[in-house]
Amino acid sequence: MIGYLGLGSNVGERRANLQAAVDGLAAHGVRVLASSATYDTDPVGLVLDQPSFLNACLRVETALDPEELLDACKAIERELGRESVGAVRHGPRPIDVDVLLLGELEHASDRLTLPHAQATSRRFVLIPLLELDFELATPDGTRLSDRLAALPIEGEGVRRAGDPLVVPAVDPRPTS
Ligand code: PH2
Ligand code: MG
Ligand code: MG
Repeated sequence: MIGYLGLGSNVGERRANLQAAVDGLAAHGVRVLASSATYDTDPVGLVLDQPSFLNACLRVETALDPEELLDACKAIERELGRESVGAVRHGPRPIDVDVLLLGELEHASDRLTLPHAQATSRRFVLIPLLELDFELATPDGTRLSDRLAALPIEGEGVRRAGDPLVVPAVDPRPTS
């Protein structure tokens, strides 16, 4: 199934942290198909007094179900040194890997809601997502481009920072 992940970092070497997440996903059953550019973004949410984030989104292919895909994302966060206990909710982090969309699935558990609320409400997610596919919509048919157009710009600065993260090449297959 095709899915979309959101990456964020605001501690340490931000671009290197995002790239390390891309590089780690294959070992957890997640093939990265494409990356958006990276964006430098103003912090939003519960903690505003923290360094700006570097955000990007990925298109991925996986056979994992939503909870398994979340487990894979959490495993990457642990591998890259993110503390899961005692950290400030919404506070600074070396790496955040969020499941945004997975096919046409709607999902609700204690751990995970799909589509992810940020995929329809946050400029730092919508702008890189729409770069990957401007036609993206949620399972109920809501176009993400319409959601972005309806959002206020104030206090949610999103500035293009750099080229897309490097996506591993697909294994070359013999053609004959
Ligand atoms: N992530 C948060 C809270 N706030 N703000 C920006 N700009 N980017 C993020 O990735 C982000 C945030 C919690 O996951
Ligand atoms: Mg997040
Ligand atoms: Mg997260």
